[in-house]
Amino acid sequence: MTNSKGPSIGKVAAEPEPIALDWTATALLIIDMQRDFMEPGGFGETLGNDVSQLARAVKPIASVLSAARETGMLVVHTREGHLPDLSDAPPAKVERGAPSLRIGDPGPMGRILIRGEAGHDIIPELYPLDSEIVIDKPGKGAFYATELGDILEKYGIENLLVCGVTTEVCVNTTVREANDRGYRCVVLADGCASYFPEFHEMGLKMIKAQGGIFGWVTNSAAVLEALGPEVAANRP
Ligand code: TIU
Repeated sequence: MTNSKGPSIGKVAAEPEPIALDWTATALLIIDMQRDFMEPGGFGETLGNDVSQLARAVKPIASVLSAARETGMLVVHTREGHLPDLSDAPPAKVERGAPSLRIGDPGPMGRILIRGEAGHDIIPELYPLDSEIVIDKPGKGAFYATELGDILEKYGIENLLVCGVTTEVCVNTTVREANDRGYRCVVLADGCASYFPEFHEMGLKMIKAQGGIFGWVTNSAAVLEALGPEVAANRP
């Protein structure tokens, strides 16, 4: 980082090739680490998924989040969800499939995928600080119908360290949106997870194939290493 402790450029080991990042132009983007996806009784489980598959991403994200906070990196959290009157929820999304509870129905953590409900909130282990940015998004991508693009521009961000859930749905959609907008996306393999391990693997492969068609794939240890020995030594 650019501060008294070290340089502003860090070289991150990644695939298809290492990438040099100017930390002052880099943000940590944590996608949808919400109780609705991570815990029983939420949206993810109503769709028929085994939510325990996602737990593996929490510790790697926590370690990078802690390092980002230590170095002053911009941190952005996102949450997928809808207004209580469902006015921002397309019928095509609400009516889709045969979930045990639909978006807006009352569940054990409040109404499913509705802003302000307990299930919509971010899990305690990764809870945002008051100083961090939280983007509420109605879609799978974090740029669609949100202020994310304006915020990143305001902070001079060119590079995104991306993690969260699920790899092939909201992470991939957001990376594709960001790539088209000119951001370098560096995705943390161990900081992402899917209900389907094979989709996780393929989701990452799709990003880094063809010379990094959508971005780069790295892991939490490589990011901590690139941020410098002081940060790596303090990892939780
Ligand atoms: N179902 C699924 O895998 N994901 C979502 O619905 N949203 C996100 O990925 N956040």
